[in-house]
Amino acid sequence: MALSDKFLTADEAAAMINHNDTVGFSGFTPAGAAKAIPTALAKRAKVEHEAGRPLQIGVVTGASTGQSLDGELALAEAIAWRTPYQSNKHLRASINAGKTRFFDMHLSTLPQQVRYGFLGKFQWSVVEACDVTEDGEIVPTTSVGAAPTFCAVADKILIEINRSHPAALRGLHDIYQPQDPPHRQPIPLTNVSDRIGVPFIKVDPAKIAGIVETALPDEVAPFDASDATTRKIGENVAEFLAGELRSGRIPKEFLPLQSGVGNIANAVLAALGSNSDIPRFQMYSEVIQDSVIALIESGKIEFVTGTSLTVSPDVLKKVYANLDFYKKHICLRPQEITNNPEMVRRLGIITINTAIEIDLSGNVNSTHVMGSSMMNGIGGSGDFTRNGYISIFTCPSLAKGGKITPIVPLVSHVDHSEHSVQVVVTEQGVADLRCKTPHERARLIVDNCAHPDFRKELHGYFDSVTKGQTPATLSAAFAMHEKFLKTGDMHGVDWKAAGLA
Ligand code: 0RQ
Repeated sequence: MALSDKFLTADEAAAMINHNDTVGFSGFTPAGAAKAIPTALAKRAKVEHEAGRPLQIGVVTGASTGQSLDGELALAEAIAWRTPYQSNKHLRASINAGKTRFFDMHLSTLPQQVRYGFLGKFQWSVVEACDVTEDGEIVPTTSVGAAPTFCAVADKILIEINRSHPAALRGLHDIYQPQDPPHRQPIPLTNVSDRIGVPFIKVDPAKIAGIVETALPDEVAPFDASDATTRKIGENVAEFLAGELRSGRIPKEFLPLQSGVGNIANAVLAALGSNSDIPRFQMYSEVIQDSVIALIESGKIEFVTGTSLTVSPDVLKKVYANLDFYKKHICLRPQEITNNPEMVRRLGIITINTAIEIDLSGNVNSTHVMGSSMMNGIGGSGDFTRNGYISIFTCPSLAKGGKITPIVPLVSHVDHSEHSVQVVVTEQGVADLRCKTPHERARLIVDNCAHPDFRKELHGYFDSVTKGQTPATLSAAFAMHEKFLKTGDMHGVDWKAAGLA
């Protein structure tokens, strides 16, 4: 059947998806996420639920998405289970209320685990595209994520052709999928800017069950303006890296950077951009944010590889107005390639991610509040941290209006262990943990990175403990968390009552 005979409304497309189906949606952050079909499905789920009929699906994406996907489906109670990452407040509430089953995965491993069959059968892949050809070449929009894998494994494909993105995006993407063991070969990529695949997702056209036309913009929220704290964190990271360059521990050509998402990441990039000791550099990251586009324009960033172009609407307009220029500086790849440990280790990527909590040994919690509530998920932070040339974690030295210290005796949940975390940076300073024992780490982290309001208290936890490899006292390790849960403030722990001599 010709593609022109496959056009449907979003409601007609959503009607094809059944209760208990597993759907792989395109999207990595709100960039390139399917929008019209999930929203129509959410509307249908509400009608079905009112009629007493079940309609819930498994939702798999590249990473987080936008309101039209995670938000609407969560509000309609239409998500039975979800992986690998989310950041939507309605979905987060549903997960933490125990209504949606969520499992948190390293983003690099999702596509291969889908192919291995670990997530079961996929009935549908729903992908946003700027173009599709009769012979089954699908050109994605602002992200690649895991869409190539979903298209490969799913029984049927629904396409959202989004007319707000130009078909001239063809050439921005580089789609390459590794073979599966025991036949896997090295990924043939040795430079950030190498192209190793094809500029489209190739599918069997017979699998395309419908095409829905939209012009819905990506739902990328604007960044907060940087404040004194995020600016100082950014400056501390930039100065640390400039020092590493001067010492020769980072080669003089510099190395590619990975930077997480959010306001701190944006401020870090801005600080690197304005630091004259940092040479022109490349990025090998997952998310390309506004600050990266500004640094491409100023000439500070030479080339960036990412899996999503997560920029605010005005910045996207600017990129599209000068697309030929940006195509020479940007490549979007599958998350399986951007986040691949093989690539991170080979390219020598300097990794910069954000923590919720960091403990005195350097263990990092990126995902849970007070040990039990899911925030977003581990995302790509583990893919990069574990394999980086230097792994850096940042966070502000205070959270929740000063009632919480993110520097804690023991993290309430571990995502990155002390073996993977090398440098901790807050607005207070830098703790370089390389070649330090746990006792030395505790002192460095507290003295250089904790907020002065909490330093004495934190010293109270470990100063009297001199024996053992690690200054841990099990009965007191969570006393600060418990204090917060009881009183809403971590200050004022009675260490004696908590079991310390
Ligand atoms: O909550 O919004 O209710 O006030 O956590 O914290 O300071 O706004 O920072 O948006 O950069 O998020 C680690 C969650 C940081 C993020 C995390 C509360 C704080 C606020 C958010 P409110 P901020 P950010 C590549 C890399 C994992 C994935 C990753 C993340 C909220 O960076 O999800 O790294 N990382 N991906 O108030 C209680 C504490 C807290 C705390 C912060 N100690 N206790 N609440 N908060 N510290 C990207 C991808 O993989 C896509």
